[in-house]
Amino acid sequence: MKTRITELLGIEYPIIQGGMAWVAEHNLAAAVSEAGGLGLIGGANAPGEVVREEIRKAKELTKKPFGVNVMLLSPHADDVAKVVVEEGIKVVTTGAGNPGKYMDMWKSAGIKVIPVVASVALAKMMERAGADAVVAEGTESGGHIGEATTMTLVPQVVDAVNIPVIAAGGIADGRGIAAAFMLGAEAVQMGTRFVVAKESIVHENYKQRIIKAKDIDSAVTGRSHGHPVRCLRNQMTREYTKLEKEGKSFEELEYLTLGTLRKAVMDGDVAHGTVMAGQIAGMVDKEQTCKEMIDEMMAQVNVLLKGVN
Ligand code: TUI
Repeated sequence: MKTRITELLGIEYPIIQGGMAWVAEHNLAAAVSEAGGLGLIGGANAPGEVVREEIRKAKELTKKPFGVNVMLLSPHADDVAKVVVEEGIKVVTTGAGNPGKYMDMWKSAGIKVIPVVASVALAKMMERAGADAVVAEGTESGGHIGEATTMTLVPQVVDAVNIPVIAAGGIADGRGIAAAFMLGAEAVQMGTRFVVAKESIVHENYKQRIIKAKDIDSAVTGRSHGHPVRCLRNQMTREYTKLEKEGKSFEELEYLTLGTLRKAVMDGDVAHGTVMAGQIAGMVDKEQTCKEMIDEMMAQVNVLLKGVN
């Protein structure tokens, strides 16, 4: 299946794995790339040297292209931005901000730059700044989110820019991919389904929370402070929401979330940790290899899009 994105990135299938904090490490990224998609290493809040190590380990596992996501709220974003250049990374996605200040450095290194956007305004700004594509990420996604849904955001971004658009948020099977194509997207980015992949190093408790989740099991914390984060409901979200309603400041609430993603992903504490996941978690019901997931989804897409062009 050829689109401007598969051509741009040199990949077989129009499927990109989200650059999820703590989750998107070298094993997962390499497995997705080996299966014909584009794997990403999530820089998240990690120091540059930790990301460099992850990149080097992924290179040992696959000769296929993979990328790095630079999380722009990270205190180490400047260092990670340099490390991707030094390590010869070919594709960079960015999240949670405007990557404008790194554009020149990355473009002159020949890197394909794909900012994740949650609005038409940022998509247009990124196109003007030289982005090669954008990921239009709807509020159905897990983690740090914007307000617009995938259904409304993707066609509006497609209409507003000439560069190819990748849809994200609420996509976890062939139907979602086919729907994204109908909206004008030329690839999809998926996170939640890959969290439960066999190759994912995420704690089994975290995987089981996603596998057992129902349609309305996620909640959004932090809206009142301008950092909305979608995760599965648990003791932590209930406490956070209660304190948020009482008008507690960002600083007062921060202690509840600091380090809590790590607690859930690595230690398996899914009661007090942050179990980031998208709204589609309710549909993700089995652990498979990345290859099984991608092959299954592409078979569905081929049936659904037969005769559509
Ligand atoms: O970045 C993500 N998802 C993430 S980052 C993350 S780590 C984190 N944890 C706790 C709090 C904050 C971050 C977990 N999940 N997705 C891409 C994304 N980018 N979603 C929304 C945005 C976005 C939002 C506003 C991008 C730009 C923006 O405004 C840019 C500007 O400055 O105009």
